[in-house]
Amino acid sequence: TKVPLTDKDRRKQISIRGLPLLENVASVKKTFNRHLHFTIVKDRNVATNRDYYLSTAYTVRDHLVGRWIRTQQHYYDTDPKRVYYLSLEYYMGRSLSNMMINLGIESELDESLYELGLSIEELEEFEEDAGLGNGGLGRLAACFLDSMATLGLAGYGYGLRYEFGIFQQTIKDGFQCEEPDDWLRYGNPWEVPRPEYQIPVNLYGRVIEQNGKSKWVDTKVIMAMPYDTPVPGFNNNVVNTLRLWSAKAAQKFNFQFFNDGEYLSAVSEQSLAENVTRVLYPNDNYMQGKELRLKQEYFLVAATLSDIIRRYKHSKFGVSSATRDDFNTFPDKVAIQLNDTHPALTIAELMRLLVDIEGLEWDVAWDVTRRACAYTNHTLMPEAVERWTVGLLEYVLPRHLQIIYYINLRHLQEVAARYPGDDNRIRNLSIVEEGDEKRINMAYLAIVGSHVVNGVAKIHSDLLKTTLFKSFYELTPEKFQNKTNGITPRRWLVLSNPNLSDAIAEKIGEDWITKLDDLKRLREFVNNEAFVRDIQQVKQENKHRLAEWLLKTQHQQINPMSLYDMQVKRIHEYKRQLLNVLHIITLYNRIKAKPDGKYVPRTVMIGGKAAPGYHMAKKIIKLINSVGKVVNNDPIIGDRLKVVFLENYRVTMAEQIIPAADLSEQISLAGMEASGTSNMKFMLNGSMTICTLDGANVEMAEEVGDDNIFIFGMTVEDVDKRREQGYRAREFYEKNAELKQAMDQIRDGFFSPENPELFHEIFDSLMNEHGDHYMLLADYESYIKCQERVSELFKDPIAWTKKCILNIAASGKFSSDRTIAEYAREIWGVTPTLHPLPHPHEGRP
Ligand code: T68
Repeated sequence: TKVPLTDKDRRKQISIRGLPLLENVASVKKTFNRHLHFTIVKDRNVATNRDYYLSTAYTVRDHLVGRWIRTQQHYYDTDPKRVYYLSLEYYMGRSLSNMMINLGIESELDESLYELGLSIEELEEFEEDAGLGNGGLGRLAACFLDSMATLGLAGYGYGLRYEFGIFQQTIKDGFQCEEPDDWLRYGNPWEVPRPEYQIPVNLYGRVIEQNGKSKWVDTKVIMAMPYDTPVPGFNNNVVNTLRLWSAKAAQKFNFQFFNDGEYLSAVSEQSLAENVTRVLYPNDNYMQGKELRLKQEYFLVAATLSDIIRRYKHSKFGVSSATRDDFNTFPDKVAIQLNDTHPALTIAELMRLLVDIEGLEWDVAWDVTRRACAYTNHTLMPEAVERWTVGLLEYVLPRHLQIIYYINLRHLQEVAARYPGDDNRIRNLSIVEEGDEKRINMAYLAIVGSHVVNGVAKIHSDLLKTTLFKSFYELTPEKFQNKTNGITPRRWLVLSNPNLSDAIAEKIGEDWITKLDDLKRLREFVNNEAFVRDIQQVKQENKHRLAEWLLKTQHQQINPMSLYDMQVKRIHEYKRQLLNVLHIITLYNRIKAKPDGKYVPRTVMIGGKAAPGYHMAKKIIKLINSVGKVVNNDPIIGDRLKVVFLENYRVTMAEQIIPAADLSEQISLAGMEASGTSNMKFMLNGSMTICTLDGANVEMAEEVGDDNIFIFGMTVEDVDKRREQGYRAREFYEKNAELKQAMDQIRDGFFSPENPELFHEIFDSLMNEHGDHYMLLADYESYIKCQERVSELFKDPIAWTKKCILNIAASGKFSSDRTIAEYAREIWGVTPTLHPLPHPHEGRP
């Protein structure tokens, strides 16, 4: 007798993870056991789940290496133009599932482990996040690597192998505490050290003139040791490389200490050198100006350029001599993309290598440098712009300072020739900024030394032209481009939301995984009742799972029928988490004032890390937790309103929570958020968005239509006008009784009875005419009204779900495949393709 298939079983049959082949399952089990025995050196009596995770990881890695080697061999043979992505941050998260999905071996692994009595979901938990990033900028770099490999580009990520990534956040008594992120403690199965390719990096010293040439001498040397991580494309046999540098002491360069018998001090010097890659700086959208950070930036740039030039010279097609030494063709073979100004020393270092070391004429070297380099800007915030003092640069990188001065001299000569006598313009365009202390503006250096400069969303790229880089835009308008950010659908849908992926695949197949615009075809089904029910059910399951997980990990009980309202991103005043808090307090006061009223139940979840030195951001976390404590423990409120602070928000948590969201909060003051990328992840996973017209939200609205997104607040133009007229917070406060009540409660210690003064600073920062740069109170009323519309729609689950489907269908533009294809064609001069490389076992001679 045949039992009818349940929905879940039916879905399993059309699952995009495919059907495992028996012989593959047998071979996977064999490899797994071999690794447990020979690599981990344990038997099943003493092996722990972590050992099983590691054996699984090595088993998956085995599937990669053939493709990895073959891909690199292919690049060597065909000598394509290489694309080098330089970034101080790669926020990779976990790798196991991502590797399995891109290799198409997920179901084999699943089945094999099941037969061995293990579960993939459980083992996965043993992998630490590779948290080598702060937020959006670092995660963007990770999504770009995935897309470069998927589009068949000869792409390389270059970065630093921090021993400690972004700190682990714990909440104690409502306050953020930071713990070091010792992510390498149990080893990292994905990385391959390459000690034979170590590169010496120089620091400090002085410059002398010798035979009319500049020489950088008496330097301290630190070795850069590369660690390679494979980056597989989706289902195309391409495996690119992420190369991360680790600082190592240069024994042989400091040998005199040993001869003096100063053995111990020689060894302690070593650990000092190795401090360079010890820890990721935990600031986002903020520049600190520390010497160690400058050394990190130069260390990445110097080691990477040395590697790039070595690969260029030793290319197979360097036919005329043993090595290719004609640098005129360098920009035809090399594209260097600077992820913000953090690696902007590239401009000066490449000039140094070409002029001082390779002996090129300045003008030739300058042309080569500019044609090879391009720069991406990620923020308009003035406090994030890197402006190094001349004193520090002179101390750490004396030759580079000279080169920067000379670049500036030549640049300003050109400016002066074009705008004779316009001293003001010349000052505005100078890379060297005068003031109490002279500084080098790294953004200006990057612009002058690049052939393209891009912003990360339309509105942001437009604002760059009229504000931060106005003078440079007027000088060279043709340099300025836009490349709207994107996210990889592999991690942010296939991996994180398998049930939604399957529901989509059932209707439109699987092509959307690499052609996300295909999601448009879902519009056809928006009135298909069964499909709407399916999508609704997937969301409800995801919400239940999140409720169980929160109960288990944070001991918080939430109502799975409530509206899940999420804001997850770094805590920053410009992102306006406080506006969200004001809404929570308003809802609370409304229920308290009318306990018998009808309310749409909400669970507001806020997550994110505050930079350890950012006092106000830490206060905001404490306020969220204090408000939560009052709200969550009020019996009159019940489960109509809950506040959850999501502790230690990171890539892995994003994967777990975003699929369960009903509402995505993107509420920065218009003009402040360059793009945002979590906005795209929520949209792709079928949430509604409440947002200002900022960053990529503008383009999301364009794609989905204004009726299917909740827009509120001032536009950039409104903000400008407000600023001109003078922003008086107190007027908004006096005018709106609910706002006044909420603000007074913050000021008077309603949420901090044990310390009534605790939140005075927050009150003051919002009320201060000059202080609140982010004009929270000006957007309060429109935000609250917009939230009422959200709740109203949520009462009609079918109408709500239809709009969610339209959002999924309209999210195709926000694939990082689209973004990377644009970079490829419009900046790098290479051609993306979905055409696979041959399978590693095919086509051998
Ligand atoms: C973010 N920037 C933007 N910076 O804020 C965000 N800063 O709008 C955008 O979507 C994203 O970049 C990708 O383009 C950052 O995340 C940093 O993390 C950072 C790190 C060090 C120094 C300064």
